[in-house]
Amino acid sequence: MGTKFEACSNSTRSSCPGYAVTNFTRAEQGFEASLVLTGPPCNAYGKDIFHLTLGIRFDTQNRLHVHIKDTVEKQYQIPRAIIPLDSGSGVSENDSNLKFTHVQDAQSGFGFKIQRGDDVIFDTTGRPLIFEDQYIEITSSLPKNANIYGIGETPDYFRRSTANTTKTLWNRDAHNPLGENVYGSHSIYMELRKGKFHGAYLHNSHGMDIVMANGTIQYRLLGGTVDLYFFGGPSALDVIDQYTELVGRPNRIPYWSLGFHNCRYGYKSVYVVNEVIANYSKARIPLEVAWTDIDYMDNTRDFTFDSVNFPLSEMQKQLKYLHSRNQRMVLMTDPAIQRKTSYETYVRGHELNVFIKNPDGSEYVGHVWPGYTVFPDWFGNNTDKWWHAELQQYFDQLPIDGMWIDMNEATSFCTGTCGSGQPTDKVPALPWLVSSPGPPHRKLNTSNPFLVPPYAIHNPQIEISDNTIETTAVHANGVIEYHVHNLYGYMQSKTTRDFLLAYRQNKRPFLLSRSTFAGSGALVNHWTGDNEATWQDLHISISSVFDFGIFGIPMVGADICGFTGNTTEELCARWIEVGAFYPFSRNHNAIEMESQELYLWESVAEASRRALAVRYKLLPYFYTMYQYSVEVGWPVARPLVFEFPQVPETAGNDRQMLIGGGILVSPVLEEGATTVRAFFPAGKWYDWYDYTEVTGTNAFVILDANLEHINVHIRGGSIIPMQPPGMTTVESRANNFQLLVATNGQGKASGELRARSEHGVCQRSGS
Ligand code: MIG
Repeated sequence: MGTKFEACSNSTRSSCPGYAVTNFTRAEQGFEASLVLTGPPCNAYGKDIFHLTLGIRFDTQNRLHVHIKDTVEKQYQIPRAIIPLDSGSGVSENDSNLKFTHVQDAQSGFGFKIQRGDDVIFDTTGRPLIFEDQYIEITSSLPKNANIYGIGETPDYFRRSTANTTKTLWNRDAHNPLGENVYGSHSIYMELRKGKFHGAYLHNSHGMDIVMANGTIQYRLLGGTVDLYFFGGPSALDVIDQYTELVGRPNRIPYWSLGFHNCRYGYKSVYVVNEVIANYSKARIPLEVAWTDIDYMDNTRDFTFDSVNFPLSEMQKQLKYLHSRNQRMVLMTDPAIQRKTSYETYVRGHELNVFIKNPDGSEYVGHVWPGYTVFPDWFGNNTDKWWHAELQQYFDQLPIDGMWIDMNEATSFCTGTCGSGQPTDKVPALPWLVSSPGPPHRKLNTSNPFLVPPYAIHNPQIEISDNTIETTAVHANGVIEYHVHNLYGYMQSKTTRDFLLAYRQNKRPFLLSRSTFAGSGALVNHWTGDNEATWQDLHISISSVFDFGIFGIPMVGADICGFTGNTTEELCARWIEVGAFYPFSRNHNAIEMESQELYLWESVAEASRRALAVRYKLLPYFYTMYQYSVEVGWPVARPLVFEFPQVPETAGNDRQMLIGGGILVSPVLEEGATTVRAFFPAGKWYDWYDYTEVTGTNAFVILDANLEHINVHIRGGSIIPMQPPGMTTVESRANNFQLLVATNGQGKASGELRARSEHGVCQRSGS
């Protein structure tokens, strides 16, 4: 880690004058006003903007929109054509559950409050709004010891610390740094207060810090506008419903994607993968999808096949074989395109002018796996056409079942253009192989505020351009990367999904993306990236799955048994016991690590058979819960606090996981442990395997958990739809349905089944 640019002290900022409200008028479903800077500009980290426009709209009964923008609208805003936000039918102030009031304070100027009933859920009064071209600051008070969830992507514990915590939103390819920013940007947070939830989402693509300290939550933005949405809840599921109504409901997934997936980086050949497939079946561990990483490509070039180790004809055979057994294949595609005149994908893209540019109009050159690369510019007029045509050729050769898009933050190994001036066909070695610890960092260009912005977000790199496309690179519409960096993966997801929808018109696509943004759930699913084979990361994987439930991307999971580092037999066994319940369940391993397929150790194989048998038996239930995701955004994997918000013990619980509201999984997350200390809220809970009732609820209970055993309980009051498990989802689907009725204290239970057939969705509910 190099030089950090620290934010100026509070004293600089408190000398900012704030704004005066004028012309506050009632608009049809809200209010409008003008804001004028009240004193000399403070120019804290940019130039103060004198005239702002304030708009307030009651979008729906439980969603209030507050937008503060520069009156001339020069600041970059995310176009609705890129992220189509729902605008809501609009309601009158009287019909809204949220109220807006504003004050004009002598010291700090304009401030506002959002109230739900008597609760003030957002309050900026007493702290001046700072609105500059490259820096915006808005602050709200938080209660002491606030219960905050969301804001990411970051590998962290589920209940966020509000004691001096900075969450940075700047998409970054980073190996699992605790608490820091990684691949995606999601500013939504939810707060639990007195048993009720509310939420706030800031719609802005710029880099930002969200700082929780001293009883406040403070947004520090590198540009754009203050485009805030408030959600009234009052339950956690309500907030997520209200949020996903705004940014987009989760995509419909194919049923098979709920099966178990196996992957690794570093399979040496298609024949090795064939053996892996056979070994799973020999071990009687259900394998639904066989994945291959970039290894299959010819010199890691997209849409090519290594003619020696992964010849196309053998890949075709493997796909046929998989299909004959109702199994599937997913392969990886990266956005970066090798810049080589003999590589046709590049040549065609170059001719169609689809790549991101330097300010001088030449192609911007970065460095990824195949050497020097260019990057598709999703803003370009021809880019979709070109990308779809490349995908079409690729799919025509090998009609794979789903796609995996990686490195779309986007990752590049140089800081700034690294190939300009180099001969076009040169293929350089990876920088860390050339010199250790790598080439020296370039000199900082502090005179260019788009390379080194005056306010430095806490992105733990020397420059915000490190490891990605330089912020001064230019898109087809003239917008520089600085403003839209966080949208790269989202935009790739959109066009890739469009291709998949068009290619197979009556099939649901399966698409997995590493980089995401608000609204990505409508397009893609997600894995949490490069975790480590450690017990801590096993624990944190549960939080990350919960986080993505809030972000509206409920089809999510972590790399089972751990990506980097060598796993151990015990860790891998415990990990599949958790991972069998991730909505997206995939074993994945890094290159050069020891193998970790589930059949390699007897205890892991046994743990896998048992845990996956529970999953497969629950597939109708998982699918029904996922239908709720599609319709109203509710996550499949839920923390206890979502269902039991009144119970203080649940607030920080990220060690147990509910599937829907009715199944509770209590895994071992510690090395050497053979028991689990699990919390059971008051009510009836029954053991999955022998239906014995848990005694002494509303307390922690010690459960036995030998290495191959995963504790699963059914919540009294639920009816769980099931089918006896087969070795594939197709096999399971052919078995008779069963209903597990677990009564509550009044002898009652209710439940629902959504079962998709070729002819649509059949629905049954009952009690
Ligand atoms: O680390 O394609 O997160 O899942 O195996 C290099 C190789 C690039 C990063 C992904 C990981 C994948 C790997 N990729």
